[in-house]
Amino acid sequence: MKYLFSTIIYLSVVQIVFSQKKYNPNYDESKVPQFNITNPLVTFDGEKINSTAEWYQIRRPELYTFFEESVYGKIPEKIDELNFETIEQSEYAINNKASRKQVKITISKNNKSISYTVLIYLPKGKTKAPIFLSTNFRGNHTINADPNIILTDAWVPNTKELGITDHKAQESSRGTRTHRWPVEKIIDGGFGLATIYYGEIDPDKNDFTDGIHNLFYREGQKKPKPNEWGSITAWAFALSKTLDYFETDPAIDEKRTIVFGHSRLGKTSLWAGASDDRFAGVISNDSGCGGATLSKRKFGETIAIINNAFPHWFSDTFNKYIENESALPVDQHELLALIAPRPLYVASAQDDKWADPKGEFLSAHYASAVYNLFEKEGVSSTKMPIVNEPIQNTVAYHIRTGKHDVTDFDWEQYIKWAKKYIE
Ligand code: GTR
Repeated sequence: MKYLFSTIIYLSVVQIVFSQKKYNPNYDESKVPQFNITNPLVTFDGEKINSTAEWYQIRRPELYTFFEESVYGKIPEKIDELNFETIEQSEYAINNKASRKQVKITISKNNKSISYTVLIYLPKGKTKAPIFLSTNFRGNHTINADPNIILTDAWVPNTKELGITDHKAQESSRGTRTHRWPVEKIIDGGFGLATIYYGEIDPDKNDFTDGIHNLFYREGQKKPKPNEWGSITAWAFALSKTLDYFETDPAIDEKRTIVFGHSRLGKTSLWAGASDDRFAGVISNDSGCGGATLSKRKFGETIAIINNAFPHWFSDTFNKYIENESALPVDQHELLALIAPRPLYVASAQDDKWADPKGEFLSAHYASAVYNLFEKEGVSSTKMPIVNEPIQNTVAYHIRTGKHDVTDFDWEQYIKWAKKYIE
């Protein structure tokens, strides 16, 4: 028995060392492989795209289908029903500057259902304000100390510093993420803010039985098919369904909804924006691999590393490109291009090498060819801007000092840019 245990421990250590060795990230610019940037304006068959009509009819659909079938995975079928229920509301929130509303959204399919709650703050005295919509990491109650935000009863990751040890949200975690969510600043800027907890749609773990995917299974099915949705598509889908709710609420300007996300949730906001053109603008904050950054640079996190660590985020078909990036007929700049001509903001942080800031910047640059086709200004230079000096056109980019996070600086730029570009 003792021997068996030590063998298991030995093998696990070997496995960890092996996988770390195998998938060591590269941080040396001189070791970035030579690669071709695929042209978003040339079809897979080599045809040049000359007009916005050709973009919409020919190129965009083939690119979208590729990302849908081979990266994030497609939604198997339409849902049966969508219901909204306002469960709490007040005219006095955020120092009396905002109204607050909490709406339960229920998605039903095959006599099964899943619910999540959207928390909405709207600036007072403004009819129909533009609104930022985002998924959050630890529950709506973590974004602000507001005692009226309903605590999630969904699975949450155990987090020592938040006092969570049994996967249940605690009062002690209320307001613990306020530094990422300057609600008052957003309200003062004339914008609304809405957020949903991503774990209520699909808990962020490699288990496809506990989230929305389960509603769509045929008998005996335990996980989606290889080209079907991973968690990122599920989270993005919930953002779209939230927009369906916005369309029913006269207080919200659903036509000026900017989808925002940080990190894995930045990957989610990009995919949501590409999948649903009702989003008026898209912001990716430090989204990195599988988000804004170019996969073929293989700098920082790679397709191998991400699929190894988070096998549930993407469709299984994406595994084909593990240590095989050169076989990809696209790169992530073409995901960004799918958002054109709508305003797009890509942001990086200087110390966030894992997300490859240069790859995020170049991706915004190469996507700009499609924006130019629409006579919109993108990121024209191939030279990265100075740190903390944003480029703000229809495509915007900044790299700020500091680590992987969302800061006041980031929000100040988003507000300024959105005021100008989200008309
Ligand atoms: C990391 C992951 C990144 C990023 C990040 C996050 O562990 O490797 O791709 O998504 O998590 O979401 O915070």
